[in-house]
Amino acid sequence: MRSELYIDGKWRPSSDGRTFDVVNPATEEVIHRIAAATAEDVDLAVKAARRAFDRDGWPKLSGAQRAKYLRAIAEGIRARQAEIARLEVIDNGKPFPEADWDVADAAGCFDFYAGLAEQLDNNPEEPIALPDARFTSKAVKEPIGVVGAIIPWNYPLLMAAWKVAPALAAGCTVVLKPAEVTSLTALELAAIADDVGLPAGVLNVVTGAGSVAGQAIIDHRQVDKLAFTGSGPVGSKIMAAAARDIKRISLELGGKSPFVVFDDADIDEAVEWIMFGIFWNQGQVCSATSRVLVQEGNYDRLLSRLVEETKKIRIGNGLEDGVLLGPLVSKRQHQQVVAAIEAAKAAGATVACGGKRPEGFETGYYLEPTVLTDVPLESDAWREEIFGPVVSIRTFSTEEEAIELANDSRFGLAAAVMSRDDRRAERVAAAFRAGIVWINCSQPTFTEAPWGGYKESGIGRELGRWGLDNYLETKQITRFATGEKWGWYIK
Ligand code: TAP
Repeated sequence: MRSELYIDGKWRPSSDGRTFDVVNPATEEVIHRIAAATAEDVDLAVKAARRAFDRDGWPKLSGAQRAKYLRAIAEGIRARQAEIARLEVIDNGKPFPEADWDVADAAGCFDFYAGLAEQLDNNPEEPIALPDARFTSKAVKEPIGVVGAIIPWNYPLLMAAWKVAPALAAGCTVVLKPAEVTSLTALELAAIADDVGLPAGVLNVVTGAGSVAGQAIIDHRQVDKLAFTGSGPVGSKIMAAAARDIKRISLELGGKSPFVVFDDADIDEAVEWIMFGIFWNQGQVCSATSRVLVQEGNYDRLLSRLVEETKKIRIGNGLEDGVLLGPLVSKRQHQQVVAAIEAAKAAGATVACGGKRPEGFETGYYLEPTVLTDVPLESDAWREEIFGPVVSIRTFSTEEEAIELANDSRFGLAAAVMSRDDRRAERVAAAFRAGIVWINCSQPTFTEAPWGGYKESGIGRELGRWGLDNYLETKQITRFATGEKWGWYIK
């Protein structure tokens, strides 16, 4: 396990020597200590990224040359997949098969953006038709510059990959700050980048508190773009900080995503996807479908099957075989989710199952998967992101009512619909005010497809070619033909 900052191709302690504890959420033990970056460390990292961008030529490499580094990083991740997945489990708490999936996905993300980096070489200039034959014009894409990437704790390595891979592919350089509670695998990513010979300063990793290291990144004048995934309040702070010097931003924030199940849906399939939509990663997923709307005719049978299956979920340490629900990421997150359940009960909700620490788990941030019914429409449980394994379920009668209830939220990240009637499913999908819509499933995510939200769920899109565009500026180059005269002042 690494414990130092990675700045300008070198490992170093923080400038004031301070560290923070790494706690295993399954055991509550302190398993490691990591350097806590200061504003001074962040300044060094930004300056290193600046040099790598302005002077040392990372953006001047061809896309194919940059792609070689990205593919090597992908290979480096795969070569150590099981070991890195294990680190993710002891840091974040998620079950090993989920961590293993994430690590493979992160490697795939580097490969995908290697492919797009190569395509930048093939299609660099877009000719533009103009109404005046004396002019020719073209649009070219260029990297934005130095990126400050700030990521959350729910998918530590994968969120790093979603930002670092497209940024490097585009020709940007990066200062990455992982969440303090899950910093181990971002440091491994730096180690892999170092092993494959990524030039110094192209990727820098500064671990430490958001209020110190994160704030120093967003305040830094020499950062050109901020790429953030996390909570709405910090997203607002980032937008405000970016406003001062017109930094580019992309924000992927929270959600309270609906899952609409019609009467014609198969009950078991619906239950499977409802569970996947809210219990995967302990429900700590921005796109979790945490509001389930079930058409009246299916409701009673569906609820009883959902409760029956939810009670069977095996809870435990993510390193044990067969575990499907690990602990929440931290004591703070556990306290917040328990408080949200208590507030829901106080507001009139009924706990159909779960809602408390499971028996036999006195240590670790464990919580039973929870199904809430009778949740008032105006309560926080229905409206606010809980970010834990807690689903609220209620009925609707008509398609119109389902759409109205689904869209009645300040968020618009994701939404799901389940029906055997394809036309109805397409109609509802079109009516959802959300950036990600699933039909007959919930959560499957592909590197190739755009990811991001409407409304307060964010700005910009990650993944796919949209993810690369996040890190590119568009420049027009317009030429006046040699030998022609303009003739405005000088006839
Ligand atoms: P945030 O506070 O938003 O943390 C996300 C990242 O921002 C972390 O790296 C954090 O650093 C950093 N950060 C915090 N304050 C900052 C600042 N002033 N300037 C720059 N960076 C800053 O989220 P959280 O506290 O971990 O979780 C709170 C809630 O946010 C959750 O309960 C959940 O509702 C939501 N959340 C959403 C997502 C997604 S994917 N949309 C992911 C995680 C959490 P440190 O954590 O190291 O301080």
